[in-house]
Amino acid sequence: MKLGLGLYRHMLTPENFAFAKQAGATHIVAHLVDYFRGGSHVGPDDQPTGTDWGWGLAGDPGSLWTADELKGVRRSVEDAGLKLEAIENFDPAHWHDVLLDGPMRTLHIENVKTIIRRVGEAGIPIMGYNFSIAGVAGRTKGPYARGGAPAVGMEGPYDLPMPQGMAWNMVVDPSALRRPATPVPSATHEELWSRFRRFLDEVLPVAEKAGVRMALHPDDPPAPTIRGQPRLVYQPRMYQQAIDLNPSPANALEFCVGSLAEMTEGDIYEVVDTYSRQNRIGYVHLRNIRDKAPHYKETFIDDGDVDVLRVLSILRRNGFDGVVIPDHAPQMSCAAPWHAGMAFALGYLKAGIQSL
Ligand SMILES: [Mn+2]
Repeated sequence: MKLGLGLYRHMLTPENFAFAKQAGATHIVAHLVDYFRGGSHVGPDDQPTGTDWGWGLAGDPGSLWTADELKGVRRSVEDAGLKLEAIENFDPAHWHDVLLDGPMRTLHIENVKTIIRRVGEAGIPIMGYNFSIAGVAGRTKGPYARGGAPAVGMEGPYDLPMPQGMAWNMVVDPSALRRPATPVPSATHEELWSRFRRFLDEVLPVAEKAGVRMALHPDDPPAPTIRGQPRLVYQPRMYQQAIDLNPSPANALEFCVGSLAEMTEGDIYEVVDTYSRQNRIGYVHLRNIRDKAPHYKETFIDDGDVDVLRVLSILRRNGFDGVVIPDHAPQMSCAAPWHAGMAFALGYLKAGIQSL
């Protein structure tokens, strides 16, 4: 098992690669979507929570990440003595009508295929994604973690209708900000699953050929609906449905232990056992939480409902040899709140992996 660190786009710097290396990580997971563009940014490097208009403005719909750009990120990671394991998340600007089944779907599915081919050409083995209409919305931030450390959580359902011009908790049409909000009609769960099946059937052959595994994140936060829109994987058993839809070896999981533990059904250790046995895990998000959606809170990695060391031992027993990253961590009171939180989580995971 390998230790990695996820970095947001603005954090893909030589300093942060050195930080990861110093903390004992060997791999990087890179976000290329700028979640903070034009949005209300809460603090340096902290994970986004946003407003009712989401995190911020999606990227340029006309410019897909180029192979050179992807190779450049890989090179800069390798220059620091690390490996680039995955790109995490597509930009909603490039594929929102795949999620919404909108008029630009044909173009957007081609965008996805083009990006996957380029990720493969750049020698990056995994593309993480979250097949979600409303995205990571509805989370709150507060002094939820030990010692009053700022962390993310949920304080109840969030079903304020999603306005036209938004997808995946970002603004994909900035002109919508100047118009009266018209809600996006709610899809059904069946419609969402049929959109997802169609996506897999079209994209997985391309991914296989490109040598890229597509790794699906479960819903964060996991609720049956967010903003009146259905969610795909909001109980652990729904991950199995996603796997069973398409047997391609490129059909993999971005296995988020935190999100899975927030779900109201299932025993997290059985869930880890079930999915790690199937050799479907691309990489692991490993963080801790307390309570269940829609009232859970993120905690320090040693301090929540999940015995993270037990999770590591199950992963090891089932032969998981991929990368584990801390996902999110509470912010610590010091000059570098994000880095301190991550260093704590990385050190804990490092010790856990060593003790196996
Ligand atoms: Mn996650």
